[in-house]
Amino acid sequence: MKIKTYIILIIASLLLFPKANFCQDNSDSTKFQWFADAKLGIFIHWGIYSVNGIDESWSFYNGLISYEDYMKQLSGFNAENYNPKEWANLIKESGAKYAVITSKHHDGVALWDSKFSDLNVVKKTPAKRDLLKPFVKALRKEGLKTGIYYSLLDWSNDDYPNFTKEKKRYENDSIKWDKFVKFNFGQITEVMDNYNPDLMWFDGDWEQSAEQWHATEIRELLHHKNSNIIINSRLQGYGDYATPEQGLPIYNPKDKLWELCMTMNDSWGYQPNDKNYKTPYEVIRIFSDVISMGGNLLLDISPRADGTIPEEQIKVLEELGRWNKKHSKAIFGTKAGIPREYYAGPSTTSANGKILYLFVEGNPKGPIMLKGIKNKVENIWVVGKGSKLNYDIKMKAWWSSVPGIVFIDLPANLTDKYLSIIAVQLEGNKIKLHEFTSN
Ligand code: FHN
Repeated sequence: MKIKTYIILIIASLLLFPKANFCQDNSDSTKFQWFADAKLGIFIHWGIYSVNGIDESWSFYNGLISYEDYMKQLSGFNAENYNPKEWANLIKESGAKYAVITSKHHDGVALWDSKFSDLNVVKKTPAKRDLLKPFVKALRKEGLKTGIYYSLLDWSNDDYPNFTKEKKRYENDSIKWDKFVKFNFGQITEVMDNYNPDLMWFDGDWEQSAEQWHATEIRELLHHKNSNIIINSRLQGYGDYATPEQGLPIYNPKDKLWELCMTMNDSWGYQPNDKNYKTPYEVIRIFSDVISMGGNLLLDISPRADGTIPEEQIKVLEELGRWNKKHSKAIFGTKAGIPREYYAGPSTTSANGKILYLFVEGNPKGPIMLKGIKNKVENIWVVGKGSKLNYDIKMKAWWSSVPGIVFIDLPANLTDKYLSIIAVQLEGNKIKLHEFTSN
């Protein structure tokens, strides 16, 4: 059967026999609001690569280990101490509002019992069970949104052209490629039917074009299953939001919705030798920059093969959670802050536009400076402590339209262990910035 016919049949079957619980009301145009408000998600890279603690999929692709030896890790992936409820609770405590877990990485090893491939943890590893279902259930119990990571490319699949950096299975073989596309549609349908994720996090799209992936039909399939689903950018231009990776944007990205995905050390999967962990301060500082530019941070954790989470990563999540809890009003549900020309640090604005939150690094001795704000200042306090702060307005010439400079006195005991946040309540419900010119 021609692949086009196959895909048309899939879509038609959805139209004729939609899954009642998946065909949600498409009238909800605010389906992205939860994502925009979420600010923090936790990424989970968990697969057989955690057995030897080597690069996920890339270790065999780049020839660091033979494919055969890479696949020997199947026998060590036992998930014997896996506790999805504990994972979900830790994620909740971190302040994160969603999690994205790898269902299948480029190595083709599925974390569920796929009908389309025996290369999965149920059939080929001592884990012997669907590892996604209990986690998705636990996330939902904690009131968290669910994201599923799925690699479009599959270097293990005999119908997929690429195998390793050195070896290709074929250049052009429409019969094999059509078989692979059917396989992909089959597994994506399984993921949607089994887990009904709120967010689909595709990866590996770079190896083929949108046409070759049938990206539009994949998008249609997802929307038919769940019209509120959010899709990341990695569907060759058919996604909903940008996904910069391991690189903090210097300027506010143009994208309305974007999410920086970042590791805690330098590895996506569990690698005990990688001790280059960001400190809790560094993670919070990066997170502050991301939300000041209106983005989300998707912070990665990498469980061991037995399902336990490295202690260094638990510590970061706990510290992040404490800081988030204390400063939640300045973080969750906020919008991007003001440009650095107006305040020389990260900032966010409340959804109602009345409060400007200024993030303060360290423990500055002198007052902090805020300039170019046309709104009248009504009140200033320390977030999480409530202490009101004194401030002066300087250089406000009665004849000039240029707003005065607000100097805010900081108390000696301001220091939060990481960053402190100052709330500046302004008159009106929209922050008006003076377009500063030299004259
Ligand atoms: O190749 C993958 C990589 O292993 C990892 O999963 C990251 C996470 O965003 N995505 C791809 C590289 O961009």
